[in-house]
Amino acid sequence: MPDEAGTAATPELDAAAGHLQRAHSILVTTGAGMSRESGIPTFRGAREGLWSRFDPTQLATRDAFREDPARVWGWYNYRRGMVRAAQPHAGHRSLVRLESLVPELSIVTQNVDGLHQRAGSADVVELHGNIDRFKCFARDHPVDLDIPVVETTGLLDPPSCPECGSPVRPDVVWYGEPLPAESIGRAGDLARGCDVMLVVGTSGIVYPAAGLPALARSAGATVIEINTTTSELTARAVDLFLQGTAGTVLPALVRKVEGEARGGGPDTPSGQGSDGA
Ligand code: BJW
Repeated sequence: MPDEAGTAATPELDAAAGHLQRAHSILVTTGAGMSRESGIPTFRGAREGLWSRFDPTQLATRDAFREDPARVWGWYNYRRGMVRAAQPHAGHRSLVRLESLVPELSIVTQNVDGLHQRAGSADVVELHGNIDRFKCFARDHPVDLDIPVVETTGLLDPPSCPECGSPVRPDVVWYGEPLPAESIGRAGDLARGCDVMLVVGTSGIVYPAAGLPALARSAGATVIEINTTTSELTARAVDLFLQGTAGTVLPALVRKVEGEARGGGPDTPSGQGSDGA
């Protein structure tokens, strides 16, 4: 029977809530699907918006920036505008709520939009950097400038590094670049040490992030996936698959965990104070 958010109750949802309720340490890993209901397009979904004729996976590379910095910088300017306009949704807020219900919860995200932090999650590891931080293309000098989003729909020349004059780029991780050592190191430790891993809204195509669920599972964790469709991970690294959007399944799941934490069993309504979760 659908709950108050319209999400169908399923044995999988009950089982997932039970695993989370019993867990000491939970790791949540998120991909672009997590931000979709905040209005930020995924990488491999249907192309939409002003830049829809370009393939995002072709723009997020050093070669693309070298060949046409104004194209890549223009694309990031457009995306920074979308990120600034976006707000965390009920799924982000549910994870903040879940953090308060369990002993340990960390988030490892591939997203560069900072929405988990804006929602209030305390421990967020950014694997692929942050779209609102900058460095120079030639030598990775940190560039601590307040770079405005420009009202343009197209190409845009990047500013120059104050230290060496090379073009400024976003401090994100492009294909072929190493992930920040501290972030991927911590993500590995968290994956090896968690009891339950929740994998939300990723296609599971991009490594090393895509290797984390299998790592957690081989160390004994239960891996629960939330996605609108099965991913590369579902068959080989996932114990429980919950089909649906992050913005509907996460709140329903956390309401169930909350019901169980209050000793009322999986179907007890969560009552007040769940902040949309
Ligand atoms: C919903 C939903 C809703 C929709 N609710 N769900 C091992 C094997 C093979 C290849 C490699 C390997 N190891 C490394 C590689 C190479 C490469 C790689 O993985 N290539 C593959 C494509 C084959 N990896 C790298 O190059 C990485 N670097 C590296 O390994 O360096 C090694 C090195 C060491 C020493 C020296 C030098 C190098 C770097 C990867 C960087 C990825 N960067 C990007 C751009 C970030 C910046 C930016 O944002 O612009 O990261 S690419 C892009 O893909 C972005 C994403 O974070 C990443 C993952 O995408 P994600 O999140 O999974 O999104 P989608 O769109 O693919 O999926 C969305 C999902 O959501 C779908 O499943 C939907 O169904 C679902 N969904 N709505 C819930 N409402």
